[in-house]
Amino acid sequence: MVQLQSRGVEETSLQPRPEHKFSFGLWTVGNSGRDQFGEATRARLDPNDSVRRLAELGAFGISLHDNDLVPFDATPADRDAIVARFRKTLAETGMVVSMATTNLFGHPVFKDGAFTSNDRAVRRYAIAKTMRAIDLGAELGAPVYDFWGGREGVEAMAAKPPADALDRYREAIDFLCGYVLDRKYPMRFVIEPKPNEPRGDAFLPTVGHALAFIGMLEHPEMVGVNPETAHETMSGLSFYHAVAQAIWQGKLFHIDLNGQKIGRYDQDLRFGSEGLKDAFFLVKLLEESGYDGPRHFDAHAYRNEDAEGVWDFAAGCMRTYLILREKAKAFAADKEIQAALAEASVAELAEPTVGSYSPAAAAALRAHPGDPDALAIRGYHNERLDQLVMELLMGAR
Ligand code: GLT
Ligand code: MN
Ligand code: MN
Repeated sequence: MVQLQSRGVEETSLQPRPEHKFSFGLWTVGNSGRDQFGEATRARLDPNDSVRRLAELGAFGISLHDNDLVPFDATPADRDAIVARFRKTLAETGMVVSMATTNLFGHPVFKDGAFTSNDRAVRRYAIAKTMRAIDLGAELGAPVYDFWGGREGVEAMAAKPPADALDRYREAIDFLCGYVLDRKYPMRFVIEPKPNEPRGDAFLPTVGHALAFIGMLEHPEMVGVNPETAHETMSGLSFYHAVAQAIWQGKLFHIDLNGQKIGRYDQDLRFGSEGLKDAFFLVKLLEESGYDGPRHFDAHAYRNEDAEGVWDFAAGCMRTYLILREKAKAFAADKEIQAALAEASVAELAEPTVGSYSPAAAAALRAHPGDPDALAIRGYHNERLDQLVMELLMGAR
């Protein structure tokens, strides 16, 4: 903090405020620490208390699964009472529901998948549950509805022909788009890819797969992606590049930010706590691209934290984002970095190469294609550029 201030960064610019659009899943701060090997280490949180605490910390919104708020077996009367109380808390705090989704993975009925279960009756049940959950999301004002595959996947390859599974996945999303249009809900869908876990292999494993899938839908304009740091990193892919392509295709409707080491299970760590350089370029991209959706943290506190540690975790996610945002501004203002960008010909990549095709342009290019040996002489000075980035991040400039 002292170092940042000595470099002209005001502490107030690191204070989360609603206009920063920080949001958290109810399941993230509500994570009880239960894992594959051990029981819960923290008590369950009341969603209303989570909303209040997050509002105090400067967040603007929350996201939820239907069953994060309304228990799976709640009666209609219970449901209405829970929702009314929650709406009151939202109104009192000024918090919004920035995204909603369906739990299609917890109950044993979904053990073979939801939209892609081999059992047609399970698939019909999953779509019905999702319509009810979409109603809940609409009632709470959620503009974005998330589809994380959860149990949509397989271990025994012989058990699920992938093309049939993709047909059923598409059928479900098309049907649900129809439902939203019919109900006139102001809501868009996002697909959240993940390569594996809990299934051995998941359908729609990466951002690239999801973007291609969206092109096959009946209402592609209604559907975007919700990339998650941990999920893309599990695949060994660059999250930064995945998000950049989603923006390039006009498909970044939402984002799940967290931290992840490559090659591990889905760690969902505090944002920026792993892969700091990637996190920096990601924040720079989000801030400079005009993305105006939520900065949504889908992460949870370490299992060895107590109830108070959860709020250290939540504050840390937002503070790291804001520090990296300040670093992005410093990057743009740094004369040496700007000179290094010029030496690397960065701006030249934004210039068209040949323009549109015409026979005359093709003939001119063939007549003067350039001398490869002469073109091969130059260096691109990337070492110096990257070192400057590292020094900026390490606080040495
Ligand atoms: C689950 C998953 C997340 C998804 C959530 C939405 S639930 O915790 O690991 O990545 O975003 O269903
Ligand atoms: Mn997620
Ligand atoms: Mn995750």
